[in-house]
Amino acid sequence: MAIKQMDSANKPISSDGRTYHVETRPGEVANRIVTVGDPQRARIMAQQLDLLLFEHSSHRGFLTITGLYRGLPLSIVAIGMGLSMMDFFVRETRMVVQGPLTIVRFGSCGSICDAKTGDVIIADSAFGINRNYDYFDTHTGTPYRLSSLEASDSMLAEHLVQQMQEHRVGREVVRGAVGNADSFYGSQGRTGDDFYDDNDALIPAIQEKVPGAVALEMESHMLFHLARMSTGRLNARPPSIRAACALLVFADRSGNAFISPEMSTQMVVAATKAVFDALVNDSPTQDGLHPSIGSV
Ligand code: R1P
Ligand code: URA
Repeated sequence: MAIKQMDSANKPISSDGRTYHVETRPGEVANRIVTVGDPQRARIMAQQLDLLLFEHSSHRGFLTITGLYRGLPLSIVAIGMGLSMMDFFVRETRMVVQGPLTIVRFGSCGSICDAKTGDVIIADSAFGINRNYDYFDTHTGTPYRLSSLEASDSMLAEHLVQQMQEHRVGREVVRGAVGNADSFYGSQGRTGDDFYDDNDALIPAIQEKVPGAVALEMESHMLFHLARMSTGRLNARPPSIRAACALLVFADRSGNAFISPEMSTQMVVAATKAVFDALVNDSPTQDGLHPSIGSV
């Protein structure tokens, strides 16, 4: 898309009404959203929509696909990786969709519990794992900081568990707290010789401080936090966003195994209807798609 004139430094919106990074505008995104990291995953999932209505790739790497599933509007948004991308997605989507938003993150993770590659994890809660930059100069405190737990929407999480079991996705469905790290390497306890990360003791420290910790990934805590904070500038309204998270185990950190590309694709295909069904069975019907959006 050619970059159109932006009309405000506070909330940049292009002259044709699109947000600056995600590049969607009112009427293009449904109130029920599945967000994934990998755009390829979004395209595989989109094949199981009943009708495609809209698709847009932004110049910053966000891909939005909107369609109908069981007669209801549903969007899939691929956001890439990490906290900032989740922040862009949630805030800019909130700007363009009216009414309640229900968001399921469907991602991958590394298991730090008994779950193996091919299992499914549903996040009851998430916590942040952040590199403590000052520690690397002062050696005071700890090299990584853990936040307190942020809950997922319990009803939506329950729907995800039920649908994963009904659709027989994975060998096991495990529930617990998910650690949302600010990197894939240092802050997830991956060790190596090139950088000073002081992270050999990180995973045991997480397991000790958060007894229900089951997995590590990179976006869920930001999603749950922003959902809880979607109460308006004065914190005076009930949250307008509900969120939950289902993760496929790609890395087994204790067994040191990583999923094959073939198995990860099979699992995405198998899990898609479970995620879609959890969303359409759960959320209140408030559908604000623009009537002018035709099928693509
Ligand atoms: C790292 O490989 C990426 O995979 C996980 C992490 O959260 C991070 O984004 O999730 P996705 O598979 O959804 O991208
Ligand atoms: N995604 C992550 O963030 N970590 C893993 O170990 C696997 C997937």
